[in-house]
Amino acid sequence: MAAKIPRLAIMGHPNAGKSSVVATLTENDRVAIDKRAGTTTKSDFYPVVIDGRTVIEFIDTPGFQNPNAILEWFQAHDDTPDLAHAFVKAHRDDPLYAHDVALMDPVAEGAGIILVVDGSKRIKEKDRVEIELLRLTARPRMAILNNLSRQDRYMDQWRDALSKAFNSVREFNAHRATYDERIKLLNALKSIDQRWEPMLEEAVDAFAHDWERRIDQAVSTTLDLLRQALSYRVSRTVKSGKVIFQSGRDRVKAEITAEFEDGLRRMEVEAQEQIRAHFRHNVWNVPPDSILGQDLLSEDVGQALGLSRRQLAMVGMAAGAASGVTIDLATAGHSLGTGALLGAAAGGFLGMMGGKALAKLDIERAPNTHVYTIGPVSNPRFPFVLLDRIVLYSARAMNWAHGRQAADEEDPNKVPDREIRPRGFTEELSAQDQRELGRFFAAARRGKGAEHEAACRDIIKSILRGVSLNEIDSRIDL
Ligand SMILES: Nc1nc2c(ncn2[C@@H]2O[C@H](COP(=O)(O)OP(=O)(O)O)[C@@H](O)[C@H]2O)c(=O)[nH]1
Ligand SMILES: [Mg+2]
Repeated sequence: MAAKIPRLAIMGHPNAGKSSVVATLTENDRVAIDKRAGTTTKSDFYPVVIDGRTVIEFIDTPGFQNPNAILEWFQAHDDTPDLAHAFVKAHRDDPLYAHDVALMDPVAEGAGIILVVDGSKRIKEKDRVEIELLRLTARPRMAILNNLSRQDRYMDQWRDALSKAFNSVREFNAHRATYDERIKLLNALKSIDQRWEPMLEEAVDAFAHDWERRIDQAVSTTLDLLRQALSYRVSRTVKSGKVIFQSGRDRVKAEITAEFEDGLRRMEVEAQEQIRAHFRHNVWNVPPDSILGQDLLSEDVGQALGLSRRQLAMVGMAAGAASGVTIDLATAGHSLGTGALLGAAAGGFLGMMGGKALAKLDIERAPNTHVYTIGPVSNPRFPFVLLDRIVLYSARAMNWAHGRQAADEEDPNKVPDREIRPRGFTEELSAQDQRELGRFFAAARRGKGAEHEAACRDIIKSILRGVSLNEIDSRIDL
């Protein structure tokens, strides 16, 4: 009775973390996770659909209520070949067993079992009853140690008790699991039932392919953001009469600078929204104390991210050698006309990063009107900071387990966050890669964002790959 696709019933105590495990494995942050125990009485089905095809299905069950009754029946009928099926058949219409029937039904229908236990708690008699009755079903079964509070004193005992009754025992933390750990768990499922091997192989391939595609999408979003932000300009035409006095000129400058800065902030937010969608987050958002919660253009962000002063100087020299800087100035002068130089001298103090103006302000004077233009960004630090921020955002989105959705961050038992290392990703790149990025940024400023794009794409892609395949990088906690 091998099912067409692997189906797995997630079983265990109420509040063991079953729904959280399902949410993380299926990357579905809409799975109902509730602090109140035993609120659900029926099973929920969560098929994983990739490219329109269901590759695996998880069944979130309501959890055991009275496992003794089931175990007693199983023990009294131990010569029956398929106990789960026989039990459901015998009690289908008995209201006294309604809950047990609902619980065992998916197993009776052929599903494999994933038992979720909270490995931070002491093993109780009830746990042993559950373990034994699941063993008696003789179904392919895996046990997951989901440690809810980092208390690992009991983990070895759990491992002992579970390994006697389950084909596979694994640690899997529903709040911390990364892409890599999800794939490892799926791979381990292969060993619990050989018949599933080809289908699970396909499911794992589909997952991996889908993940790769999402990384590509995130890289595209990142490149678009950089191109858009670096070629961005804001212009305003004002009547000459309004800017006769210094106060009038200052007002126009302040307004246009604010508009320019807000434009950059908005682009970042839009890119973040896209990345959030690429990685299927509906609930997760950046905690307010993260560096991502601070203003993009703030001094703190400018200092924490981007390149060091020395690295920046090296990149600047390389970009200059590649004639990026000279062309920048030449085209700016040409397109903005004769007023450009005057304007540059007059403005540029609004909007700073790392002690340097964000962009130049130019004023083109005609007899009746003046055209104020700010942009494109000329600050050499800014593009590296912007890139670091969006990579950081992606890293968090990629590594935020969907089961953590409704986690109460005030929970005293919550998994403690690790120490923050306030450094950027671009700072750790090779000097050659940094120069490559610098060239792309210089081209993007001239509106030629297609130049050097291929190399840049590779660099960003390898950063994101690294972030999702290694241990969670401490920088994602920034
Ligand atoms: N800290 C922490 N809390 C968890 C973890 N898994 C689940 N929880 C919390 O435990 C509670 C019960 O989780 P839930 O998935 O609804 O358990 P279920 O009743 O077995 O489906 C919820 O408040 C979860 O946020 C975990 O890995 N770490
Ligand atoms: Mg639940």
